Amino acid sequence: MNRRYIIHIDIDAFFAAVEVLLNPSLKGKPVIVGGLPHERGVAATCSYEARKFGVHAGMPLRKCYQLCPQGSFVRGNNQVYQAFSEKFFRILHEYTPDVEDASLDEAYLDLTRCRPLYRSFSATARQVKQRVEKELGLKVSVGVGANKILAKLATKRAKPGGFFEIERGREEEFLRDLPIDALPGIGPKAQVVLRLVNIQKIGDLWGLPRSTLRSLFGQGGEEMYLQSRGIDSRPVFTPTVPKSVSRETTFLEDLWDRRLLLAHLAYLCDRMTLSLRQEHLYAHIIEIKARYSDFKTEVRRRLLVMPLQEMGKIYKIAEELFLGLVASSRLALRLVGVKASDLVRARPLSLYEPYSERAEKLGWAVDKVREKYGFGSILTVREKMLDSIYSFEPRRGFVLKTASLTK
Ligand code: DCP
Ligand code: CA
Repeated sequence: MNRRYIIHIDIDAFFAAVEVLLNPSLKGKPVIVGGLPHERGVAATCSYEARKFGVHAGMPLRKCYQLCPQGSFVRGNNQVYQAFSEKFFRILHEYTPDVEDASLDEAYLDLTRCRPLYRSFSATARQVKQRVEKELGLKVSVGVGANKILAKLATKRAKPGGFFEIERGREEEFLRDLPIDALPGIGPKAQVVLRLVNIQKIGDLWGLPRSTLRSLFGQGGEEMYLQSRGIDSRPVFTPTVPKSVSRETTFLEDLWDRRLLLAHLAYLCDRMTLSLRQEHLYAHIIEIKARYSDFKTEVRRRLLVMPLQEMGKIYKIAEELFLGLVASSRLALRLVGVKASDLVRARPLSLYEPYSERAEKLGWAVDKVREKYGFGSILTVREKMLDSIYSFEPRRGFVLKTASLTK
């Protein structure tokens, strides 16, 4: 296999850095994000200034306060971090389609396939760093190597704010003196065992035969053998976005009553938007489908500039399309369906733009209740009209004719 060119990029002190950006008076100060000093809970993260006091992510807030009473404590706002994260990934996707989101503020990019686009990968990697820092206003650390593990270790070396590339052929030199706990495959227990036999650095591991590592740690030992040599064949994992999400149903008998038709449509929109939420998808196209008693099928679609996920808004569009479509027909219907397509994974939200979270929060709240009490535990009045036609199971909702729908 050809040598790959992998970039690992990670925002420094992410939540804390965002807080400083939003409130410049915090600049240069120890900032602790996650709650106020006497609240229960732990720090989500803290600025590098706070780290000097021994504060770290996961530490109880009270303890943070004991170590760093002069720190600025903020509760934080996940929606804002999410928006920054989305902008971060939008920029990265401009450089290659091969982007893996390792977490909100951490990504792997594989430039290998984009060889013809870039004269120098190294220059491109530096450019990615500059662009992100300029457009987000946050510092990032960037590491480059021939695979994911090397790139991530390079980032560790680069932190905070730096750039480090492990050049071809210099992997051994880079790895040799790193402490063994730098490798993800060496947990605390393995560290104890290895230290007993006086193995402190990654280079020390090279002396141990593969079979010895295997007999000491089983499959984990195999992993250690490879990791310590900087071998890692994992691909940069790019989750694919489905082409569309849809729900449709044939009626038990052909249906003419507009109100009942809309009740079906509402229920189908409800099921469909549940999938959109579960998959973090937003749709640029909403389409409805109607099949008449003579089997003629028609669709109507609407293109949206701002993609949608919300049940309320999507249903309104579906209703308009549907009423427009059936207005011209006197036939009864045998099927109705709704489809969301041209899907994207990022929430359509530009930074700093006032954004109401109400609808989104409502969706999540509904999901929570349904998780506990079943899909049928929350339905709109319109959907409830289906009571007169279908049997109802609190867990599954209405048992429509199309089996796939109620699963
Ligand atoms: N995070 C969290 N709880 C944790 C760890 C992290 O809520 N136990 C959040 C807050 C972090 C963000 O995730 O800002 C990213 O996590 P990182 O591990 O990348 O840590 P930071 O970005 O804060 O610091 P750095 O990467 O510079 O070490
Ligand atoms: Ca980070």
